[in-house]
Amino acid sequence: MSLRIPALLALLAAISISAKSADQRPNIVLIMADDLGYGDVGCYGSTTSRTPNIDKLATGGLRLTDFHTNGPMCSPTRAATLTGMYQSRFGRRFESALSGATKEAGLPQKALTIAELLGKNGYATGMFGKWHLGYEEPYLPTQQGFDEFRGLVSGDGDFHTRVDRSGNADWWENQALRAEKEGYTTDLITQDSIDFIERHSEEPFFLYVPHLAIHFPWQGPEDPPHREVGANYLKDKWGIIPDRTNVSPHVTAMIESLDQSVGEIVSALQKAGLSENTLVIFTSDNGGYRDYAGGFKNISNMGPLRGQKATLYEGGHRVPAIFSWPGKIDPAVNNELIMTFDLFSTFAELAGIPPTTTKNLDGLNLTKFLFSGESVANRTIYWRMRADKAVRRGPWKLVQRGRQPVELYHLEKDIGETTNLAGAKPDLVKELLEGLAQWESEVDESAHAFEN
Ligand SMILES: [Ca+2]
Repeated sequence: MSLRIPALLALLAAISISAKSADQRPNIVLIMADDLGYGDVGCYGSTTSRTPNIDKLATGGLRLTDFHTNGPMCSPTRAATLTGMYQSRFGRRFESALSGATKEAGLPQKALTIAELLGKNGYATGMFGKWHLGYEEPYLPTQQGFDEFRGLVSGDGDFHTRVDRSGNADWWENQALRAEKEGYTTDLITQDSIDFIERHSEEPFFLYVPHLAIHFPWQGPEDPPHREVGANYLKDKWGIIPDRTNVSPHVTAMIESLDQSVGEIVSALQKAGLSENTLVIFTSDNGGYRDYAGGFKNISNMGPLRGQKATLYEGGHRVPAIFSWPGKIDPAVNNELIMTFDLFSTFAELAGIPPTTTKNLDGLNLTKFLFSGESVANRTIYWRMRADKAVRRGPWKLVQRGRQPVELYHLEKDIGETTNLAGAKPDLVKELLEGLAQWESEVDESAHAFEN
């Protein structure tokens, strides 16, 4: 008997050491395209772009048809995704794109990002791609929780020369400029992502891949470079487009290159033996452009949706979203209302972080929806960009564009937002507007806490 207890203790100690040395918590890979419209990939109806890798991810995973970005532009969605909160809580400047003219601005350091939270809880964190939440210190990705960063900090860069629209070199390695880098931006982001996966295959990691594609400059891999350091491209920021009325060939080349990137990242996970312990998400940061100032046409495809990037119609914020985890997420197509700010609490739960940490966030934890098929709780969602506002509750969508008359649509019957039912549903309009006013008052109040 006296011999058995030490033997048992030794066994328990061995188990404890083995559990410590092999952290089995899942890896998380978030691939976020830029300005990719709802109908820009094959599995969402595109007939112009060939996207076999993204389509395969969808076939083997969960494809969402009612997934929305929290903003209709880059910076707002990125702020909400990384914090799990409405971007309006950081002030109105986060409701549209941050500009290089206000370099002192950035996601407040007081904000807790998912990279900081996962990093503190033992995850390796890497980000490769576009930041757009601050242009300089102390607002760089490595100062917001990412162990490693390679990419650009501004809203757009030439895909061959990596020069931003103000004529500045914009390619970074952590907190240092690395302007001499050669290659096509989409490929560089892919290579750095694969390298990160290979180096961290023995520990849980969070890999954030915010691709620059398909944001302008509209340049496929074979298109020429456009920008040089020192020139201002604010009035000439789109790339070299011989036929402005048909931007599609350039964008198609960008989408197909993006698809190849997704294929290579998934393949790197397979080679590292990580597929069955990794959640991979593919989505976009906002809708695409159909048309753009200067006569640019036939750019992106929003399928049946009205509006485009920078509007609060569905084309501005309903985007492709695929959740893949072989053996854990059943293949399906699902129409639950899901938001980008739900990712924060979901990732925290996967990392075993107590729910008390995320209970006051705006986003929901999706794990029961993803893994047990439970419905997401009913809720009301709000958007605001400058003077435009929108509210979503169930099938109903209210849109208020500045001082124009309020609009109300039934999305299940009218996904194209063609028939305004505001006149027929005055009580519902009143209720949604009251909710909106209350939400605005609440987020504006909480924004004071983040003022620098
Ligand atoms: Ca964008």
